[in-house]
Amino acid sequence: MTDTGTITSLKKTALQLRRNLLEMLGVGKVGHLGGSSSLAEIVAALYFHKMKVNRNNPKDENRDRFLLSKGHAVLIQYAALAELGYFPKSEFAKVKSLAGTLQGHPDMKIPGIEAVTGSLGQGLSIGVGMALALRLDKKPNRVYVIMGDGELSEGQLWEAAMAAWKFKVDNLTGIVDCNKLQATGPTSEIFEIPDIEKKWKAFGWNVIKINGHKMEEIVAALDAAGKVRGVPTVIIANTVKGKGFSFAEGKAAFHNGSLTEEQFRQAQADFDAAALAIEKEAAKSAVKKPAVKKAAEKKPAAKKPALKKAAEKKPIKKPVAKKTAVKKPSPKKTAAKKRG
Ligand SMILES: Cc1ncc(C[n+]2csc(CCOP(=O)(O)OP(=O)(O)O)c2C)c(N)n1
Repeated sequence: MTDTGTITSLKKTALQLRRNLLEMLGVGKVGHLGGSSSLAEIVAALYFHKMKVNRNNPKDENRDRFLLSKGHAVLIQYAALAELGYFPKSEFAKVKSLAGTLQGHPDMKIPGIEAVTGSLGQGLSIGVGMALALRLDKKPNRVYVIMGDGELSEGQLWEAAMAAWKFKVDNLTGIVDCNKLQATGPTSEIFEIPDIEKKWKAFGWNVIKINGHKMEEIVAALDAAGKVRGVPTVIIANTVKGKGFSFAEGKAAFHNGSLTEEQFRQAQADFDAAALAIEKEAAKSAVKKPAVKKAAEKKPAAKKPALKKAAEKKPIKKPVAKKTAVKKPSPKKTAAKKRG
């Protein structure tokens, strides 16, 4: 189980990603706020905990692959990549303009972006190909593909799902951002897909259902997915579109919307309140912990001296060996040593 310190830190990172999102959008700029903010916790867990990435060498051959099949939500990926230092945050001001590099959908010219996506339904096919290539190259790395629940109506995606099962692609984790809204309204009205879980299971996938805003559940699901052999795993994450922006939560209008000055300030206040809540929760679990902490403290305390002794024994042996060597020279030196 991941320790509470790591979980708290990841929660703070998710909040920072939402702050970055707000910085990118500012006042009056149209952008995909809803489907980006629903992914903040998942993206934080992937980039800042689970995935092996290298900001100094974005194409490092030993990296894990992140594919945002619902490419319109790329702002949340930019938020993470900038936070990791793939490019400076000064790029935020130029997002979605030809003066900058950060376009409205993923573009491979941007450091950290693996594929051009956004035409919905294609990311899983790309991911299956990448996962098979990694297997051929005998690389231990994983591929993560994030899809939207609205996106699940795309036929190509289910061809990829069948191929992933057929070829036993177990080095791929699919994640469905199940926020129940599409661009213009509820997924259930536009193209209802009942029993999403059963459908993935019918396609042979291992399915894990979680609350996509609970960091503990996200991290545990990602860990569990990594241990499954022989079949691909999909995490169905129950989320809220617009999560964290109080005025946008559950509202399709913010799928691709802009903020008024008042909403901008409201979002800042929302985030300050969320930061306080994270601190309070962390303090609470720290107060609850003492019994566990004591037990945890006892173990290493009991073990360490034994280990230390063993470690201390080794270097002691060396001087013994030296002594034998020292014995050879004149008895004068030995006498001098005794005196000293
Ligand atoms: C092939 C294709 N058809 C239509 C669109 C237009 N489009 C962009 S976003 C979107 C809704 C996607 O809904 P969902 O996958 O649930 O994303 P989320 O709500 O999480 O943002 C649509 C239909 C597209 N990008 N690609």
